[in-house]
Amino acid sequence: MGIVNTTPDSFSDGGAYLDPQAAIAHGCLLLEQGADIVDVGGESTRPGALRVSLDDELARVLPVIRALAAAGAVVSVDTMRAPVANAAVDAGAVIVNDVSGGLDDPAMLHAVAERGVGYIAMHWRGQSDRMQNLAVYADVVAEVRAELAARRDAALAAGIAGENLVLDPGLGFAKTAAHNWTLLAHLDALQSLGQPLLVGASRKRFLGELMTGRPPGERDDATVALTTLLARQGVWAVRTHSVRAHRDASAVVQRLGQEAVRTVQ
Ligand code: PMM
Repeated sequence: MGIVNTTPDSFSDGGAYLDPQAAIAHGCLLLEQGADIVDVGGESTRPGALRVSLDDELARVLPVIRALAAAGAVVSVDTMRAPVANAAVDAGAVIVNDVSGGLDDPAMLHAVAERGVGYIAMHWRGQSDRMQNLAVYADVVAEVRAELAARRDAALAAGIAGENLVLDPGLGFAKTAAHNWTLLAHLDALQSLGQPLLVGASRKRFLGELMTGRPPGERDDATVALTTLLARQGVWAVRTHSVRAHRDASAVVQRLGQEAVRTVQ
């Protein structure tokens, strides 16, 4: 899943694709690089970010979704708001990527169920301006698992089909670097919830910390290393700012996996 942030303030690419034409061109580039899905978002969720208005969010994402869907892309919309999800589906989006897992907008789960589109429910504990204060866990794996299980159950109860539902550990959302690493080391506990997993590690701060202060634009190699390991574990998708190297990494993992099966037979 390639990322197109039509925001002025996202942590890695904020401001680069605020102009719709630049965002559309970037989405097309990600498609050329082999993205299966292009994720279009109009609201930054970086730690400390403030909410954007509904009108601004709609104005940012809709022209980009319309153009990329018309170009043949499988488009997801990164939003917490049901009206944005609905308008995005009208514009051609087929997946709703909700970082709040349905907790921000009480109308979201029913809206998604009614439209019959895909839904990504991410683990989330509160808005970005206060999420770092919510990064308190006695057992991060058990608590994230239980809270994601509750979102899964709420989504299914609202009528979202099991085959349309993807879960996401929400790296960096109410989580410290240590929490992110612990979750990555125990993803099998989240896979046991029975839904496909999406992981969004791309260029995030915990990778910068590992490489002692490396800025976001220089964290892609570390992100690809993680993609390789995640592909081996069979995650459904990774959400990344660049695509080609991740595509290549997953092709290598897939080819080796086929070989392992063939030589055992
Ligand atoms: N991370 C960000 C935004 N949206 N969606 C999902 N499903 N998972 C994530 O980890 C996630 C997300 C923040 O990163 P960005 O500013 O690079 O978009």
